[in-house]
Amino acid sequence: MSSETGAGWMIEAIGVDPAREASVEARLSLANGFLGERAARAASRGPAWVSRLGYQRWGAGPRCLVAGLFETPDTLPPVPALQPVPDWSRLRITLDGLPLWLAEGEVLAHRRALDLRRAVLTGAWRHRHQVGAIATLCLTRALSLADRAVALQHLAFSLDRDGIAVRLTAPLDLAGLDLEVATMAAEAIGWRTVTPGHRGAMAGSARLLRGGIEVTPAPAPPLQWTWCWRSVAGETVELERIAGVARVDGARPDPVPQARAARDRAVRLGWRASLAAHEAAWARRWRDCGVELAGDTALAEGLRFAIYHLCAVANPGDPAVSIGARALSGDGYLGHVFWDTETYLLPFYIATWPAAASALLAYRHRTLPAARAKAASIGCRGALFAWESADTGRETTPDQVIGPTGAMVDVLTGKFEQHISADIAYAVWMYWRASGDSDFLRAAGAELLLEIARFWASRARPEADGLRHIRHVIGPDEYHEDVDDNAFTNVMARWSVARGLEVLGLLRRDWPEDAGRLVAALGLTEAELADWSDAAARIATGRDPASGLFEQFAGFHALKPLDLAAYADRTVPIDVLLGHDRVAASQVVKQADVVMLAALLPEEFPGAALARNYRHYADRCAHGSSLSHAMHALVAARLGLTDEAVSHLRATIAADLGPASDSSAGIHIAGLGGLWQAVLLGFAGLDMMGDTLALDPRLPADWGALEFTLHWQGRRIACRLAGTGCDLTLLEGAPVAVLVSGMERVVQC
Ligand code: IFM
Repeated sequence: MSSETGAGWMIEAIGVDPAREASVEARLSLANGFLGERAARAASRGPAWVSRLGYQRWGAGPRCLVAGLFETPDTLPPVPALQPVPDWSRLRITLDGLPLWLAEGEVLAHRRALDLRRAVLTGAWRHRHQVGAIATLCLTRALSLADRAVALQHLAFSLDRDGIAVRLTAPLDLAGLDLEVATMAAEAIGWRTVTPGHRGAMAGSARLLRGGIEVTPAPAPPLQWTWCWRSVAGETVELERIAGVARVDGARPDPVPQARAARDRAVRLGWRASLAAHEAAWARRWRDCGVELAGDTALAEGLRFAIYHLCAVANPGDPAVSIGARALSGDGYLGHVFWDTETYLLPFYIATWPAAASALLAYRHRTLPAARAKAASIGCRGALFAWESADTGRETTPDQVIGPTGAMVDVLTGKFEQHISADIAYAVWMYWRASGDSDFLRAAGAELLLEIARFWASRARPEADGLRHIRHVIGPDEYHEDVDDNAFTNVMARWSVARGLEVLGLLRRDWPEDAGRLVAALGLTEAELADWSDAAARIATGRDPASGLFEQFAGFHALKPLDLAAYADRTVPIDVLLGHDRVAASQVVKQADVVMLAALLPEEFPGAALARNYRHYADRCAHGSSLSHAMHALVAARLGLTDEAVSHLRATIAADLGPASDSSAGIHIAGLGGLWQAVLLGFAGLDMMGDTLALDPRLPADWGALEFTLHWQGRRIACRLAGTGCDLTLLEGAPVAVLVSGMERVVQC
């Protein structure tokens, strides 16, 4: 029997259910932006079977991952994937020579709990072993937020019998990893990826304490710490374990000394002080990023779960990495980075943790050479970013995968889903607006905006009808491939070109030297800029001027209507049920597309157009992606469709916490970012795109209060919304004007 409940700050898994185990591992996963670890049971017979790159359909999938550590295995086609690293927290225990594991004996109690506040995973397991003794294990694990290279584990172990021969082994477990080992010492290992040139290292240390006295380990092979003793009934034996991890890219020095240095720092500090530093770092995160929602416990807990995972996966100190579609909690999408980061996650970081936002955008800046090459490969200029990106920014979307029938099917998103370039411009602009970080704008942001504007101007070709068209794309609605003039793509492209022109004007006005440098480096001419102005004015949008209704792409309205209500009881996605071709020929939308556009650029939907477009497309949406519900929630909240918005919020949470959820390949981090956005940008009416920070609250009547903190242009502002009231307190920085429901007020201490 297994049950999983979340109460307050704890997400629990009671018992072990093979059918749910892989999802539990992801849901309760730990991460610190550098390391990620699924909440696999630490103590097992071992070696734990770790399938390389296999999506788990049942059973467990222990994983330790390092952000940015991509390897390209010899799969067909070869696609870079995050490489699992040694399982530093595995434990093997035998009693009188027989393994302590779930499959034999009797499980008396088994509970894992993720404390969201402290980012600490605890486990409590009582087991009647084959020898008759009852073993009690209390486990604690954390990936330090105070020192991201450090992992911490603690075990308190006791037996209810005297004289049992106990053997405890704590390995840095390599089983099933296929690592190309470069160095191996007694307590450290270094390895290298075959391509494209990363190295990793892990160094361990472990102490066993009986009655507070350290016990000398038995001789053991490299990377293992083993102790043997005779049990004393009721005695608690403690294991303290620390691992240091390093990743180096390219030709930088051997990572083993770096991993050892991380381990040694934590050893010097001591296990408990290291844990305390980690907890203090998380307290600071919650202070800045937390949202308190009174009046709806399930939503409040879902929001906490979301904020935990969002905070866990970012790293302001590493501009070489971004966040994959399943964060650091599983193999899903092989760790690849999609538009999810810019459109679903960045608003959270921009509003709460600007340093993390800046690092994520710096990652895109580092991938500019690959984006330029991709644009050139299709005869365009500027930067076309990879639809799926790994470490270098080269396109990593597989061209083909094995489909449900066993035949190879083409994957067209890498070729056609190009709106990613506009999505990145959007995030850059929002970051610039909200942070006022001119260093970033001058060093990276402006170049990104200019190269993206250049791409779209070259991509949108003038045609005989006097408009510029963007043909052969896939919009967010991936059910319709190779379409022309997808409204989302085109309007976002047009907006991006306008921002390119705007940023150049801004640089010329405020930082002329930077403007000159960039114009020279990029070879921008007045003729090209005139062409951008033309593109900004003439890119087709598919908007009907009379009704304000966008046509999702050219020809969408002519497709066959589909009565989605007739399939309301489906248990599989609509494309699986009806088949690819039928769905492609129908007016059915996979995920928010025009609705996504409304979420991002509400000014494109004046007056009644917002409601008109929302209703039209919400009724045609099959929500075939975990990204979909949150954006519907956001727009519905802005429209005052409170019940509808809340039900989309609940559906978003259910993707990871619902009884039928499948998080086996990792949590749905984009949906979780979308959840935060729906609450803040939807119900609270937060707008960070203007000159002035704005709030326009429309809270559901049963929400008592909504409290959060915002970062805005060097300030920190505490916000408390309740009923129609809005209290704002300046926590840091100079007084600033804020628009509340359209009325300006000055916020001061
Ligand atoms: O980026 C998304 C896409 O929009 C829908 N399919 C899953 C991708 C990764 O989350």
